[in-house]
Amino acid sequence: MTLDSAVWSLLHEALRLYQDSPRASNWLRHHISRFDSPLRIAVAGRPGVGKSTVVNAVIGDEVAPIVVDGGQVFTWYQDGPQPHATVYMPNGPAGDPPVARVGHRMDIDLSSYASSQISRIVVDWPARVLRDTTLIDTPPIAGEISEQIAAEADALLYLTPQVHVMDVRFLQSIQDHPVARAAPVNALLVLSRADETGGGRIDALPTAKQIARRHRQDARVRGLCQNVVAVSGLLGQVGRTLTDSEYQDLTALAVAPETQELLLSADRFTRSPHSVSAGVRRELADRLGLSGIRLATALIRQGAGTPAELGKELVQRSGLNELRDSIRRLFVDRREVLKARSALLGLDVVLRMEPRPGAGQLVTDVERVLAGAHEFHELRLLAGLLSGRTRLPDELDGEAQRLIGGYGTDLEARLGFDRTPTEPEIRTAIYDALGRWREQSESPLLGSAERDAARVVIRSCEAMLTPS
Ligand SMILES: Nc1nc2c(ncn2[C@@H]2O[C@H](COP(=O)(O)OP(=O)(O)O)[C@@H](O)[C@H]2O)c(=O)[nH]1
Ligand SMILES: [Mg+2]
Repeated sequence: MTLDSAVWSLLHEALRLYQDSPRASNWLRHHISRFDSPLRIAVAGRPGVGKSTVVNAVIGDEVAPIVVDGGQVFTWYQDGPQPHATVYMPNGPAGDPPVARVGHRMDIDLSSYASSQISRIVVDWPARVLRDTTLIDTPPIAGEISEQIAAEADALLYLTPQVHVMDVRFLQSIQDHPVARAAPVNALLVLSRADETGGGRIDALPTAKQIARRHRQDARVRGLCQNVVAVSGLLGQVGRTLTDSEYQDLTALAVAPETQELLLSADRFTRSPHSVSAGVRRELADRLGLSGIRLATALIRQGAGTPAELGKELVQRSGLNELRDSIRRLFVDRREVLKARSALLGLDVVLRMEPRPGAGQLVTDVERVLAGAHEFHELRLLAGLLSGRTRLPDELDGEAQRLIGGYGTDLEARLGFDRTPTEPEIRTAIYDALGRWREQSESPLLGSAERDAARVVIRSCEAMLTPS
């Protein structure tokens, strides 16, 4: 039985068992419909770290933040044929405020609502990325918000410009649950506002990418997230939504000799005399930041000759492509196991809140799926290898991570091809790996935990031989 169908039956079995409890049935029905819906990724972090901007950059339009009377609320962005929004209050849907698309921007009128009444806003927005995922823009982290995030999201983008103790604690807290521990690794750490690294010099982004690489090797961080990427949401957002007139203004700045001098400080940039008007300069500074203007004008001088070319360069440097790639490989491609994880967490809540004699078998079955499903073995081994709790010899560690899907769960990624391999190449690669890992699983040089790890890798190889 696949993991998918095992979890599906458990949810329905629970629904039958708890049919006389309205609260448990509602909760289970909620989880059954969630199980079939797109993956939910929450974007979380302290205030001002750039969450809403990253949401925009990933979607490719300016749809966030949604501010209601000065406060932010949970906002869900999901795919839909046209822009539309529904406001939810604690007792259900409470209205459809007017929404319109203006170029790359969303206009929404929420003047008749108060943020304190709203539990969330669900926005339908046509965008490629939303076909596979629902993105949740979250208000700044406070007490119960982290619980809500852990309860509602299947996976997490956690943003912070620099990794503090608080960030590590937050990431630990969302794994602080028996089911979450049995199925770890559903977070990506994003070093945000990467264009400002080291004071926003022209090499800020490469420097930030280097810091991300260092964090990837830090045992403290590694066990808590599956990858670390440096991103400037701002440059990603601008790159994807740059207008012709902004490009013209940036070009005017790029060719004027006095610009360099002005770009030394924000104050000089907006106040000194220049052939480009002060109003236009202020708008550009709001939109790109000073470091963004430095980068954009440099790129234009180096030959970015059209708005599309400049946009593409900005996106490439922003780190957005790496972020989207990680979201795809580590979350979207792993949808089945992440969904199963959320459903089992949901089921566990019912079994704890309303324990009853007839539920014993169900408790055992949940444990059996968590302990038995190979997908969870892969996640646990991956977390063990990433955090250094499980140690394989250097030359084996990387290969094990790759074969169990740490760099992506499709066949090419697992086998380490960067092109489409032929059928015989695939089989050769799998049998080579199988031979190597069978040997390891019996190697007297390895401890028993490492030999167990080798057996998980073997299972992953065997699974590749039987395409689903
Ligand atoms: N320089 C720079 N500024 C950013 C970046 N991301 C966001 N900002 C700015 O920081 C402020 C807060 O951003 P926002 O996305 O609303 O942060 P949130 O509170 O985490 O949602 C806004 O003025 C953004 O323009 C970034 O990558 N680089
Ligand atoms: Mg925000």
